[in-house]
Order: sequence, then structure tokens, then C-alpha cells
Amino acid sequence: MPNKKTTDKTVVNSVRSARTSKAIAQDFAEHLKYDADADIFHTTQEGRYEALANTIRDRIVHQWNKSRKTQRAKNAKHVYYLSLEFLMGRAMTNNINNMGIMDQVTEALKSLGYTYEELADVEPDAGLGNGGLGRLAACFLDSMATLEIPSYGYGIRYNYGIFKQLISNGYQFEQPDNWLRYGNPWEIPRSDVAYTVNFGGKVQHFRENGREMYKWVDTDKIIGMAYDMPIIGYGGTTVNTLRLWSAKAVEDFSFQDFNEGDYTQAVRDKVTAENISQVLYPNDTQYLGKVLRLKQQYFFVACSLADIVRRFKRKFTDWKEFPNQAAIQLNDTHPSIAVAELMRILIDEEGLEWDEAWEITKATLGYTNHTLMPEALEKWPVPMFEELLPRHLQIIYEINNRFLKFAVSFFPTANAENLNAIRKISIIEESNPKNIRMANLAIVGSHAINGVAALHTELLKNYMFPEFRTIYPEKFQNKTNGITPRRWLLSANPGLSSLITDAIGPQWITDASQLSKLSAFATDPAFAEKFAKVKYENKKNAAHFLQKDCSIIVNPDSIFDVQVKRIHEYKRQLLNAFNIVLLYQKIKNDAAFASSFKPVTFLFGGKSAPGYVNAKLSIKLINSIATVINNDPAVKDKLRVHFMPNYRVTMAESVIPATNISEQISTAGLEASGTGNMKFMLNGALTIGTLDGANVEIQEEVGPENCYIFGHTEDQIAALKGHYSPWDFINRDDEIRSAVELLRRDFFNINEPGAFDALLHEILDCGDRFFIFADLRMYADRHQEILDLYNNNFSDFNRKAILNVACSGKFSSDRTIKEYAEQIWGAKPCHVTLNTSAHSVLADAHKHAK
Ligand code: 26W
Repeated sequence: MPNKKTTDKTVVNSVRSARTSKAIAQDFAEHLKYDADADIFHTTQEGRYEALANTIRDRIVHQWNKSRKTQRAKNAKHVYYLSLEFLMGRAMTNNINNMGIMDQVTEALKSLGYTYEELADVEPDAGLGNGGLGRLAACFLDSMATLEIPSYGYGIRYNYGIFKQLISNGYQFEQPDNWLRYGNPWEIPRSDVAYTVNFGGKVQHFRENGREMYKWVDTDKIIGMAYDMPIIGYGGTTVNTLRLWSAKAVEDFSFQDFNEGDYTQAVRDKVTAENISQVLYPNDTQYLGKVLRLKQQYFFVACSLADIVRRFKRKFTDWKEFPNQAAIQLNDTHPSIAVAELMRILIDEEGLEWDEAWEITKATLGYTNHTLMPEALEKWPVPMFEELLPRHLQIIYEINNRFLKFAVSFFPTANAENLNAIRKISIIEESNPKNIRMANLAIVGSHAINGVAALHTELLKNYMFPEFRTIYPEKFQNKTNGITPRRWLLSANPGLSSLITDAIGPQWITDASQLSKLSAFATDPAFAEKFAKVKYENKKNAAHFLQKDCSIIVNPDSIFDVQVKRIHEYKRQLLNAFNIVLLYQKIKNDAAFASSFKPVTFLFGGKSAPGYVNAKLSIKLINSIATVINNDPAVKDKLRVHFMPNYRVTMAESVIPATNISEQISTAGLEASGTGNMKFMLNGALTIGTLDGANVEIQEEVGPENCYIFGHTEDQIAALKGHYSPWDFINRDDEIRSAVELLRRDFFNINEPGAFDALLHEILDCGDRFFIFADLRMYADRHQEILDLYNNNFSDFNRKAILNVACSGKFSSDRTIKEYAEQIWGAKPCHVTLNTSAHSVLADAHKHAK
């Protein structure tokens, strides 16, 4: 044993764990020198970022270890969040804030002549997601760790995340996002945590001890290796894990091919195998039946379930315990092959009978639906499935047979309606070729299915899956989405955070319902003034960010009106764009209106799926309108329009705190929830929006006078369907008619005549699928109301903004996660004590020495 006195001393003063600024500075300097063999006076900014990240990571490791040990020692039930997307953004600021050492870090860097911001700015976003669904997964991880719920996020370590968006001549171009180019200091490769994943092959059927047995043989094999990222709960006690799988070839290359002289073929097999984790599919809402995507899904589900089962078997032998130890949540249908894979493991590998395996599977799995768009529903052609996953196909057929036998009792009479109902709920679609409907598989194989906002859940029950609701009324639940206040207020908006903390104390950080105490300050002039000042400072900061990031110059004295989200027809960026054209015309044509008009900056941001023609054309149209308006001397001091290229988490963190007006204007009934709407509200923007998704609940919380709702409701839209023509609305409104004329006459694209013909044709002549013109007048009027309020009665606008912050508590993902934990997962917090006492790494090493 080492000398006790020395070890204790070593530890208390360990530069790798102590939280004083002095220790942090020392550790940073050592990393700078020893990790990169660098002369510390001649390092690069990248080198310094990495050294700082490693310094922070040193302070995480102990608690990470301890969390795992505590959670296992207590046999705590674990939550496993399976998601093909985790849109994490940057890690550093969040990690430092959640550990509570920002002051010390800033101080340490200052003592060495650096600023924290310049180093933080080096980190690339971890953009392993498309939009709402991926960012929700990231917010959930933060809340689960903060609430001390033992949990793992499981996903894919894509080498390329969501593409980088470039705008050239107004058009979107995509560039690969090589986010791992300089390595990732936040991940730990676990070469010892690796599983073999099988594809292809065939199924052998035999009898053993009177039992039917199936064996999946002659398969192609790929290895999935784990990379772990720490997820630090606020306060730094519980550190959970995001475990991402990377595909590795079983052999680097085939020796046989190599010996036969075909070196290229030998290497090609390795490359094909490793393709699985190369790239994130950049589609949301549009499902594409690509083999590689199905391979990704099975690959990460197989690795994750193998890992979960291994963890379980280390301590338990009775499979009945499995649902008491594991809750597995399926983030949309992307991981829904888990239903068949868990059945395969339990029956083929663990030898359980079907009925027992089925009860365990259902009790363990939960499924969250995130979209009502029919084109997003995943279906896999049976022939593709058969080739890739023959045993799973058998299992799915068996699940379906048993399910349909059970389901007919709910639709007993053999009339057309009932036959149709049975056809709809079947997991197999009787098309040619047949398809496997993954949502149906997920619903049948889970004990809970949930929508992500109250309205969405109602629509799921009544329109998407009414037959399933008849069969399983008890399975359907609502879990309104949320966002983490740590990233979206504490870290992104430090000015507002300290103002709030000064007013009501810091409890809001982990109990967002406390924000309601701010209501009392809405009419306090001193507080209101400070609140307005913070917003103004945030606008200056955002202006600075935009200038640096994409050379966009914005005026912080103008109103910031922002629509940032994926570009999609249903989200109606074009409704916003058409209203801007209305404003432009009015300023040009109406001198009185023009003279009283105060400056507004319209900001758009978001990526279009690379193959989504109309969404891409919307980007071009917004840019064309922007170019004309921003260069027209008659309006350019009043109206400014910008499309911010490459919208991402880091841009959101800068722009959202600076926003006055939040655009949430989807066609009612189509946005499942929205979470951007919540981020803006939390940062004191006023919402202009339709009664869609979580907007409904936002209005409920803040009151209709503080939330600008407009437009047709979901049932009014439904009633319009079939006999709606945009011209009914265009012809009766002179301003709208002349705006349409302007667009049709290529006013915004004189250099590219006809550029928008196809887009305009679809809207004007093919029925305006997303009801833009049905809502445009109501939208324009409501929008003007907000501008008038801002310009004529700023203190009232400001009061409403404060009330929005005060009423946003419901939209903390802590609330959402508590509901999942109690009502779906049956998971409880497991407290991990914070290590403050002396701890000896050397003593540990001796203890484990062989
Ligand atoms: C198969 C292609 C594909 C890929 C992703 C289809 C659908 C998706 C996602 C389900 C799309 C998505 O991100 N949905 C969003 O989920 C958010 C979190 O629940 C909601 O807030 C958004 O309203 C919803 O559009």
C-alpha cells in the first residue's frame, strides 16, 4: 500500500480533480504541454480548446464512475432512450455550468491571458440530428441526469452529422459536416464494449427437447463499438452516459481476396461495413426506403439491446425482473425493430416461451410518436426485410398473426368498415410488394404510446390510430414536450438568468415552476427596465455573432422577428414571406404608413432536406425577396430581411435570446408540438402562432392577451378541405392580390424570370395544400398588432414579454421527464453523493493491481 499521508495529500491537491481556479489553470497548462507535445506559448486555438476540454473532462470522470457504481449497487431501474438522433450542439459551456465551475474556469483562463469565449468558440456542434426530434432527445438527457434518473441515451456515432448549409445566389448547397476532423475530447472510446451485429443469412428450423427452435446462420457480421459521452446533471452529482455506436469491420480486409490479388475488393468490404455509421440521413418528414437506413436502425438497436441485456444478466437470472430493471423508450419508429429484436433475444437466445417473451417485451418498451405527416410514416418492403433480417421477418409475421386474431374481436361483424379497420391495423400492408408498417409494430409491441402535445395526442387517437385506440385505449398517453432551462436560459442567456436569479433566487434552474414568481415583477418599473436592457444587450450580441458567422449586419435597435426551424411547406415560411411582401408594398404605397413605420428585422434560418424541391425553392424565394427589400432605398431603413445560413444549435443559442417576435405559424393540425416555440417564450419573445402543437398550451399558460394566435383551427382546416381555393381569399383582398401579382410577374427575380413559376403554380393553381392564403389576412393583421404594440406602447410589450418568461415553467423538460418517469417508465431518482473528500487514484490502482 502507498503511504497514506502522501496519497491523501496528492489527491486533495490533484490538479485533475480540484475545482479551484489555480488547479484548473495548472491542469490546463499540463494538458496543453503534455497532450500535444507543445511549447505552451505556441499552441493553436484548437490546441487550447482541447486542453480546456480535457481539463473539464478530468473533473467529470470521477463522478461519472461513481454514478454508474451507485446506480448499479442500488439495482436502480434504468431508462434507455433509443434515438437515431441526438442534436447535442456544443458541450463545453453546458458541462461547465452544470458542474458549477464557470467562475473558476473563467478566472483560470484569465490568469493565463485567454478569454473563455474564444476557446469555447472553437468547438464544432455535435449535429447528430435534423431538428425537433433530435434536440428533444438532447434536452431529455439533460433532464434525466438533473433529476438523477439512471439513464443511457443510445444512438449512432455518425462520422458526418447534419450537412453544413451554404447559400449561394440564394440557393441552398450542402457540404459534409466532418465534425470529428480534430477528434472529440468529450467522448471516450470503449474498445471493450463491442458487439457483433448480424445481417442477411438464413434461418434454420429444428426441434430440441420437443421445442421448436430457430437459428439465424450464415450471416454477414459487423462490429458495433461504443463511444461514451458524459451527460452531467445540474449540480454535477449524477453523470449519465450517451453511448453512441460506431460500425467496424470484423476483419480489416479479407485475407482471401488479398491473397488472390484483389486488394481493392478486400478493402471495399471493410468500407461497406463501416458505411453504416458514416452519415446521418438529412430527411425529416419524408420517409425514404433506403437499405442503408434500415441497416442503421437494426445496427444500433442490436448493439443497444445486447448492451442492456448484458448489464441485466450481470446481476439477474430471472427474466421476469427485466421490466423492473429496464425501461426502453423508442424515439419515433426509427428504433421500432427493437420489438422483434427483443423477442428474438428472449426466445432464440434465452430460451423463453413466446407468451412470456411477449409480456416482457411489451412491459419494457414505450413508443413516442412525433409527427402526423403521413409521408413520414416508415414502412419497409418485405423483400428488403427478408434479405436483411429474415428471422425478424418471421417474428413480425407471428406477432401480426397473434395480434390480428386478438383484434378481430373488437371488429366482429364482417362488414366493409370492419374489414377496412383490420386492414389498417395490420402490421403488414397488403400492397405489392408488401410493407411492414413500423408504427403499427411499435404500437402493438409497447405498453405505452404517446404524443408530444395535448392536441397532437388527440389527433393521434382520433385520426391517425382510431382503431388502435379502440383496441388499446389504456396505451395512449400525452407527454407535452419540454426544453432544458439549463441550456436554453442559464447558458444561452446569462444576462436574463442573473436578472431572474436576483429577483426570485436560483431555484428556477431546477424547478422551472418557480418562474411564475416573476409575474409580480412584470409591472415593477425597475425590473422591467433591466429586462428590456438585457434584451437589447442580447440583440447586440446576436448582431455580433451574425456578423462574424455569416457577415449579416443587423440593427439592434430594430424589432427582431424570427422564424428558425427546418424548412418545410407545412411550417409555412412562405406565409411569413408573403406577409413581408405585403408590408413592403404598404410602405412603398402608403406614405402615412411608411412615415410611422419603425424598423423591423425579419430573420429566417433552417435547413431543407437536400431533395425537397419546394422547400429549397422557398429558401431561394426568401433570399430573392430579401435582396430586393434590403437594396430598396425607400424601405431599407425600415424593413430588413435575412436568411441566416447554416442554422444550428449554436446559432439558436445566440439568436433566440435576442428575439422579440417568435414565428410559430404552421398549418393547424400538422406541427406535432414544436419546441422552438418554448425556447423563445422562455427567453421573453411574444409568440405569433396558429393553434397548433404546443402553441395551444403556450396560450393556455400565458393567456390569450399575451400570445398572438391567428388563423384557421385544426377543425376549421379540416372543414375547408375538399372545397378550398386560395383564389377565394386572394380575390377578395386587394393587398394580397397585388402581392400575388408582384410575385407572378417576377418582381423579386427579374434576373431569373420564371424561377418561382413551379412553386407559385403549386400554391395558386393546385390547391395551396397548406392553406397559406386562408390564413394570410388574419396573420398580417395580427402581426401588425404586435408591431403597433411594440412601437406605441413598449412598456406593455415588455410586460407581456416578462409574463411569457413567468408562464413558461410548464415547458421545462424536467416536467416532461417526471411525467414519463412516473407514468411510462416507473423509474425513480437514484441519488449519487458528490465526491468532496480526498480520493487517491494511486490507492485505487494498487487496490486493483494484479
Ligand atoms: C423517416 C424520416 C423522418 C425523420 C425524422 C420522419 C420523421 C422524423 C421526425 C419525427 C421529425 C421530427 O423531428 N418531428 C418533430 O418532433 C419534435 C419533437 O417531438 C416536435 O416538436 C415537432 O413538432 C416535430 O415536427
